[in-house]
Amino acid sequence: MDRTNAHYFVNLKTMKLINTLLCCTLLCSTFVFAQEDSDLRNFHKEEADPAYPYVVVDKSKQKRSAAYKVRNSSFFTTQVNVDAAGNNIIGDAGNEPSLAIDPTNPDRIVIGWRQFDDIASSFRQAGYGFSLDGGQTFTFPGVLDPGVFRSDPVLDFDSDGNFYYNSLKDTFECDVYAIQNGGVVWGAPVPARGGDKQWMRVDRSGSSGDTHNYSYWNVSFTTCAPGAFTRSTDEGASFENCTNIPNDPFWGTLAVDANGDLYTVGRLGSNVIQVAKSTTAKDAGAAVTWDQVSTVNLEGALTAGAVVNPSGLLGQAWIDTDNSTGPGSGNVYVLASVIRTTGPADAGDVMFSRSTDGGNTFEPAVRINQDNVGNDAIQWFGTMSVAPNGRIDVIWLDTRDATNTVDSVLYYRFSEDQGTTWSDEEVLSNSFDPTVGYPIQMKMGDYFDMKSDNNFAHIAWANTLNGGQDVYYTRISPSILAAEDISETITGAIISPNPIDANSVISFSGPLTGKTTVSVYDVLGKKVNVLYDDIAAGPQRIKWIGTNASAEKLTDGVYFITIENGSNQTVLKAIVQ
Ligand SMILES: [Ca+2]
Ligand SMILES: [Ca+2]
Ligand SMILES: [Ca+2]
Repeated sequence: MDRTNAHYFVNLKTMKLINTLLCCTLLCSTFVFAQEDSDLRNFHKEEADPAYPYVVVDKSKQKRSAAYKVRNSSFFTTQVNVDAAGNNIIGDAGNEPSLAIDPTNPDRIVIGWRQFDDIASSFRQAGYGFSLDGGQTFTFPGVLDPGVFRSDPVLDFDSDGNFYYNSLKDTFECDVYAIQNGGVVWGAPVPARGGDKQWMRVDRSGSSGDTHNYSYWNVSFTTCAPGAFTRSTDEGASFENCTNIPNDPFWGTLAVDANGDLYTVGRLGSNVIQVAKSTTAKDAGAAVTWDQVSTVNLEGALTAGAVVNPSGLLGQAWIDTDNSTGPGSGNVYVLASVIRTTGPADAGDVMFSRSTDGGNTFEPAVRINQDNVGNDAIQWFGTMSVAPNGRIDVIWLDTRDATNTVDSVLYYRFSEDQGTTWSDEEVLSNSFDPTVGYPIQMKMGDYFDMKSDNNFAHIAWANTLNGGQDVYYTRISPSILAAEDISETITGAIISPNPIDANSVISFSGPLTGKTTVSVYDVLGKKVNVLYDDIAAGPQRIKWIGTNASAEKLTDGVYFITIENGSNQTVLKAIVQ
């Protein structure tokens, strides 16, 4: 537990006991509105709790369940924190993920997260997993520095496909690990100054600043007061003495434009998001100076302590630039989940603003989520990234359909005209309860992460769809589905081999909407197994080897497999022998 939040925790637990969600909403809102910068700065502090020291967990004794995955024509989602056999580990937790993708080989992806080996402890380590097949499968080899408390992972990559992992220790010092040989094994940690709630960005501009590594953090928890910013000009081999960003913003991110100019964004006051720009950061021989400071009005404030994430942020501020040679070249974009301070009151909206003059001025904010204005549904963990071709991708978690205030769904929109118009909202997940599986710390971390290339948006995120707090990778194809791509019936159903053997697979293409249920019945009409019960849009493959719901082999004979979606039903005959 964050010590600074102890009092609030008691309040929340009491509220849970009396189960008055309305009361909770009101209290949480009051809590948030009461926070000034000084209070909020102190809200997020990642420290080890002496009550929960490091304990070695024997993972072989932890139970397993099938990893969660879902796939359709426009996206797929794969669980990342799985065991060597690809199964979910029951009783662990993972959150606050960040990812890096090799631009020279997009099949090579690394995701880092806060790894809790046991949800009965808040002790966390630097978890990481990698994929060499474009996110179809992940390997989770373990943590970077076993037994060392680490939080706030931030990953990035350079143009050559080298990976960097910035990791916060209990002392508020940060280390940067690197993979610079095209492999999957991290090198030794390099001290990178630091402080709590840091973010890191690597220059991929091809300018004189290419491969420069920049990070900044909350000056309230810094190892080098009064500094809160550092730079590496030698590909992460060493980091410079700390300096400052004007006015000490916090809870934000960084971006580098095509010229190598560096932008930072963060909270500054209850209604101000600050953007500071450095045109000297790219010059290795020059001190980093900030020659432009401007503000963005997102009609709301960065905040923390919302009912959806009681001990964490509503989201951090994101900044990115259009590094294409197209019509948006040089544009600067800012996005965040904010509690509304202008317009209808609302506990959380995803707000976006554009600058077409190099970050000097920002246009009026645009609300990205499209639910009814002022309905108090919470759009949280809003996250933005810009592809090399200028496409803007945005994701967020959304409680608009929750009946319990907190259940959340992952949403996506993108813009191919510099944020002037946006694609229809796309739902990327089933609804899940974010309060499930807290590892003695009542939050699902403080952020998600997304990286965009010209073909896909790549997301590292957390959810509880598998019954615990786990880490996932989702790859989205940003294309508007043509009507002919949307089938409302089940097509192409087949089971093969049949008679059933160890390799038998049920294949079909499912409808885009609604749950599809795949069940097995015996000849007397008794249901003996349910193989799938979820959205199953597009091509599906379900392995079935002739077993019942207890994974026991069925007696020899004829069985019927039904694939149902609403009034649509397809039946396959299967022979077990
Ligand atoms: Ca798990
Ligand atoms: Ca954190
Ligand atoms: Ca809202």
